[in-house]
Amino acid sequence: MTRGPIILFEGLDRTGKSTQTESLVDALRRVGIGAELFRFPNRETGLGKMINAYLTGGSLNDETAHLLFSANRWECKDALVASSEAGNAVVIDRYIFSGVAYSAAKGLEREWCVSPDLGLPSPDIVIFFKFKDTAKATERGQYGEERYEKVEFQKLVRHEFEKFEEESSGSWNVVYVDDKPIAEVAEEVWQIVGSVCEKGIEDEIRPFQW
Ligand code: NYM
Ligand code: MG
Repeated sequence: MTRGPIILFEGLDRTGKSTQTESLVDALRRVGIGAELFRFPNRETGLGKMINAYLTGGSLNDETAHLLFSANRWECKDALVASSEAGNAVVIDRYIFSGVAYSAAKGLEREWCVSPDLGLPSPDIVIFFKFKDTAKATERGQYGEERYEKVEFQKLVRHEFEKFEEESSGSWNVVYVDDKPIAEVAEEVWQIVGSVCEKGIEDEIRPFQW
């Protein structure tokens, strides 16, 4: 059975993930390829509403916040698997690596952070949006309104993301987004995913391991 690829976009805040994931889904649909967007946190669910309250000023201890973000992925697992198996390209805006990177940047142990996400559906393709200069994000709209949107903290998160990038031994696709027009980034993304989305994936979905 051929299924749709699971394509994950990761990166710091304000790197353009939401813009690009939305535009990729539109572009795929325009050429007749089924596509569905999942974004995490999914703020629509009951857990998602708790996460939203936390991000916009509520208080939770770091472990509890971490487990909520993970549970929010687990509650969407069946829908995500079903969508890929129905042949859709599944486009994900943040996932496991954001979960670990933000919590580890707060000082939680990395291995502890990964453990609740073990077994979630693995992405087939990871696209990592990066600024050469982390401070660039502050020039982008709305930066600084939510928890975590501080340059010093973002540097710590970046370091955590880069550990995963290194561990991927080159399989992560890095896209530098500094000062690039939206259309140029979209074109780079298309070069990475276009043909896989046309062909689909023969292998079964793998459970995430680390
Ligand atoms: N975030 C996101 C986490 O701390 N852990 C997670 O597991 C996920 C998925 O939520 N600053 C953080 C990163 C972001 C914040 O995400 C909100 P977004 O993509 O800005 O809506
Ligand atoms: Mg954000």
